[in-house]
Amino acid sequence: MTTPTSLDFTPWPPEYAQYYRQQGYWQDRTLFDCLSATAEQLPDAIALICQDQQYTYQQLRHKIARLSAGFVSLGLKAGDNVVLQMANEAEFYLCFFALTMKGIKPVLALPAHRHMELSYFCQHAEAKAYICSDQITGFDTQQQALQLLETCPSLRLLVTSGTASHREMTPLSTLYSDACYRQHGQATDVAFYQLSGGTTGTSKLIPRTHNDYVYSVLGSIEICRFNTETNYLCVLPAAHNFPLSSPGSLGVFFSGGTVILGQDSSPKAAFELIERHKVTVSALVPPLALLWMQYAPSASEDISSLELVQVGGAKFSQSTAQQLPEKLHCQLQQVFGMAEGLVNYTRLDDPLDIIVSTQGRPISPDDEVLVVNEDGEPVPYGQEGKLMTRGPYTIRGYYRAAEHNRRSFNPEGFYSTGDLVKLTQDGNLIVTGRDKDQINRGGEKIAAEEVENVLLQHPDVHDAALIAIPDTFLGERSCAIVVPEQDKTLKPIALKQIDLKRFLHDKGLAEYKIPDQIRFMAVLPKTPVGKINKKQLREQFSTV
Ligand code: OOB
Repeated sequence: MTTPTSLDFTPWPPEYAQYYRQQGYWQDRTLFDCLSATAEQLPDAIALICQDQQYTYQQLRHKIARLSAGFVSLGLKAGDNVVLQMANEAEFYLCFFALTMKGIKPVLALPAHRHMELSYFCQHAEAKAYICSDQITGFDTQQQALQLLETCPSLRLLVTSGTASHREMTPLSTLYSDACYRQHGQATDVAFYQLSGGTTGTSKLIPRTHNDYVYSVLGSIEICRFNTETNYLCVLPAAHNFPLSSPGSLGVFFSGGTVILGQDSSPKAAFELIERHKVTVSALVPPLALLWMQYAPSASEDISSLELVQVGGAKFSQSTAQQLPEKLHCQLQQVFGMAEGLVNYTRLDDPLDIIVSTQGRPISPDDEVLVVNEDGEPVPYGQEGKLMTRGPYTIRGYYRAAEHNRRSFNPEGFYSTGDLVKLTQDGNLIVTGRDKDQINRGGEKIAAEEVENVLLQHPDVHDAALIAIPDTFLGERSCAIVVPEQDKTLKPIALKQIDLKRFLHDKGLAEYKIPDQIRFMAVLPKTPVGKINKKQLREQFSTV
């Protein structure tokens, strides 16, 4: 038996919940309530454009209500968890709202996830269904679905947004029934799970309630001035917290603008969409911003509608940030956020030097931000320290991760972000580094331990460490340092990079986690307490 869902997340203490409500942050409105409000006010406005499909708000809302009835008729019910893995297609939003309005909680897997990640999500969440796209390039999600069915006992249902090629699969298109607008659950409930970048062996599930998420979106709308005139181009994976909620597509849906969903983030494809749909704003990770900036001077497309480009997910170098406004002829906004909650923005009316040299400040006046030293004591302004935070949309605990929660949250409920920052006198944050064992590969997060654990499963690998190497394009790339086992004559077994990479791939690890480089060593350097000395490894291999 699973424990009741209400115990599956760490609630905010009652006095905080009361305060956040009093302040008007928590409005007891669900995600679907907010979409419905727009549909009532602007029924005929265009909500979503995706390839040759287009939905008005009324059509979108109606389609969601029809799909939600279909999910229920399949036997899914409030409190159930499912895994949702979609490409950038309209069905992502349809499923997202249809599930959450019925209290069915999707784990928002990314298109890049593969068997290793997906089977973990299914098992950990005891998912009842795997709902997938058939538009993920180079990945047969239906074959994947069958594999999951074998390894995850809780799975009962496999749904595809495409045409079913196996009898176990249910096509999403057959689920649209008579519209049912009735919602299940409350705004205080968990609506869905985001995924953490992870620092340990597996990525953690982040329970987000309607109340906290809606607030983060509404607060973001105000800061970023989204309105009915906003044409937002989403080219990052739609389920990621940044393009979903900062203010992202939800910000558009809650303010009456139009989401243009792109499948190809490369500058040419994106610029064509910008020109065709008069896109006003888009969200990018730094390497993508760089590509757009490189392409722009020679572009034949007209991108003059672009007013704002948001850059976040990884550190955007100041020198590149400086050039963005003139290269793309629009304003820059830096966004420093995390799926666990806290999101910081530079403000649209900040002076340019603040916009290019800081990662902004929190959404809410009640986002509590602490910058502390090793002993947990606050450091003075301008000094580097560890960022901890607590607030109306920052979780108080990961899903079913009691031990990890004890390390990630202090007794007062502050979340240890693992980021090293400086706080300026005017309240802006500058990200200076990281004290979590993670690689940020151009916005894609890789938990070193997860990759090391899979490497260690190879019979000829004795020890392994994954480190970040500076990279001019990605910011960081990953490098695995591997100690081979010895043969009978005590010589290290000759291992090939390509074979190890294939091994990781065959284990079902997402492609972006496969090390960019693999180097070999006879023994890994250790710290005085016997831990792998990654600092030394980084110094040694960064120059190679
Ligand atoms: C966003 O969310 P996640 O959960 O994929 O990653 C969070 C981590 C942060 O803890 C930080 O280490 C890094 O990504 N990060 C940045 C950054 N934005 C995120 N590091 C330096 N500069 C930045 N601007 O990545 C995310 C969620 C919502 C909005 C934007 C990004």
